[in-house]
Amino acid sequence: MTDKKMSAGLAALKVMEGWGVDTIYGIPSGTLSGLMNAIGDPENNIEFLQVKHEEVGAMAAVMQKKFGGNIGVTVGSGGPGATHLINGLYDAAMDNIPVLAILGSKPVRELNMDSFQELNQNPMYENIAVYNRRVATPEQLPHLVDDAIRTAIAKRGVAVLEVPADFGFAEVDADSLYSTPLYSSGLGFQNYKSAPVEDAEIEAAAEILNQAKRPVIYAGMGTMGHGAAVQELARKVKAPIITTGKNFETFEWNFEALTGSTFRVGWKPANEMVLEADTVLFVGSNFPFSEVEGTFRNVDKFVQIDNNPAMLGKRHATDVAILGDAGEAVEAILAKVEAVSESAWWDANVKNVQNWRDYMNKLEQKTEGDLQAYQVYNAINKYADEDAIYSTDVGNVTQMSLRHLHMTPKNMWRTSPLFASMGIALPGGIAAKKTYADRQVWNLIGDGAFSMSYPDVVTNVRYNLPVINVVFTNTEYGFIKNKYEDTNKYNVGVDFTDVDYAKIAEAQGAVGLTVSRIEDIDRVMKEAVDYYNQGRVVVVDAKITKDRPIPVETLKVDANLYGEDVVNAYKAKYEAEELVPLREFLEAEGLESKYIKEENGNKFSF
Ligand SMILES: Cc1ncc(C[n+]2csc(CCOP(=O)(O)OP(=O)(O)O)c2C)c(N)n1
Ligand SMILES: [Mg+2]
Repeated sequence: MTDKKMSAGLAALKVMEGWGVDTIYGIPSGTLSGLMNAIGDPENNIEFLQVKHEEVGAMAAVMQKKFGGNIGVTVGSGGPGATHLINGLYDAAMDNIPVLAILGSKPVRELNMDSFQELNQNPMYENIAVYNRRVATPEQLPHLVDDAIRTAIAKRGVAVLEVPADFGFAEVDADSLYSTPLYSSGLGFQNYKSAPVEDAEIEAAAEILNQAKRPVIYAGMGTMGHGAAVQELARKVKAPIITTGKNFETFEWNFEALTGSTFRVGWKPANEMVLEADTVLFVGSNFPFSEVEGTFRNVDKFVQIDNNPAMLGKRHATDVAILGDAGEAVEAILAKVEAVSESAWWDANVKNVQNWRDYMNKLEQKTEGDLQAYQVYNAINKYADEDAIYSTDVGNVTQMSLRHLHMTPKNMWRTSPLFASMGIALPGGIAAKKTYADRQVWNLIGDGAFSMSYPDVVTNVRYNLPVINVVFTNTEYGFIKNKYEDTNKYNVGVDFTDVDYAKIAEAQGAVGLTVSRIEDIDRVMKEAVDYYNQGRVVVVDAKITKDRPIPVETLKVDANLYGEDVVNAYKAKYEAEELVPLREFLEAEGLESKYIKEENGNKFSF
């Protein structure tokens, strides 16, 4: 024992440092006084990054981890600041991202008095948190911070600590009951290791794959970092790949048998192929639409690999369930399966992918006219570094990014994929640039989502975190308007007034550029990158048309199913004259299509 004293707030920060915390995102408040005082202490090494809205702070903390940085920490004022954190924390929970949220609260003597701003805060997060406590004494503070972070990382989720305002100031013994001496368990932390895969299961999976006539690999986040092995397995057993929205960067964008993702935020080839397949190897995925949309309704055999026992069988009944690391299991299957040399199934799907790519390319490479989102992506692809980072919002931009960005495993692409909260891209860009000072960061944002987040452009300016914001301005909530087109008689509440986002950028000390013609997009994007390279924060306000990206979830390109008139109208609307249904490619290879016409028409799932 020593008689060394330190403030509980500083002790808590020292514990965080032991876990690699380098940044705390938030807005100060009276209820955070003790903690803020400790952050100002010369002995503290953790930076406080002030945002303009706590939601931005929470999202930045979460996106930092999604982009591969250290665990993020966010703070919110007791009451209104704590409630503002909610979208970021709910996004983290749905995406299994560790994060620590510190909620300020009344000093301990004022608790439970129904006083100003007092709110029973922990229950707000009861639904999602893996750790959710109110600190009871100053001595507990460093110890519970340690506990909270360890639990968040081990359980991959949200840790919430409510801290009475006075605790941070209190002088505690550095050797206390709870920390003898004060310590962070971060240094000795060991994460779960996947169980080694079982040979018998690998053999069973290999046999099913080799017997399959129409196999597909459905590759989720578990395959991230193992793209090359999955591509090799795909080629060996002639099983084209479907990936999930979150997982595009795992594969080379031009891999010949990458059919994209299924459902609305997806590609035509994947949506068609999954209904024609007989066998699915479902790897490291939790694709949430699969049961409700009947994604696997035409499949005979389903093999699943997951390192989490709770996931095996969750989305579809399994014929073989493999518990273990996706990369290890894929390598083991690869070693066991026999190579398939000829496959009409593979050939038909590869041709279908090429047909889709030709269509995408045509849209991207138009040279004149009113600007469409497609040509903006063409310019981004041209000027993006090969290891560019994309922080992407929710809306058409999610769907468009997956179709048009030329991603490889060198890139990173992150969004709010499951909670799907608008407003995530700009905070994500703050965190990405903070984590990777030398990498080029693009924020891809719809105008609706930018309107939720643009006050924080100045945060990038203030902290010298240059990024390129590309705002897709169609003066509407396009993703929702497009949905209502299929489901609603009245399309209300979806349009809005145009705003000069370049001026808003300039007002915050960033560079604002505007473009509305295809002829100008190359020049403007080059200018944007030039400014960015000079260390400036840039906002490109891309005034685009209201064209709806082709709805592949209600695909109408097959005259056998929908009749000539419907197909012609559909193709005309989406400039898609060249699109050919997979059925035709299958038949050209001597295969029969088992595609079943949708009986329930459009879906109403979101
Ligand atoms: C916080 C939040 N509010 C509402 C929604 C519902 N929603 C999903 S996409 C979208 C429209 C996005 O509009 P915008 O950012 O302009 O992009 P666009 O689709 O027009 O390209 C809306 C309102 C949401 N996902 N998140
Ligand atoms: Mg919009």
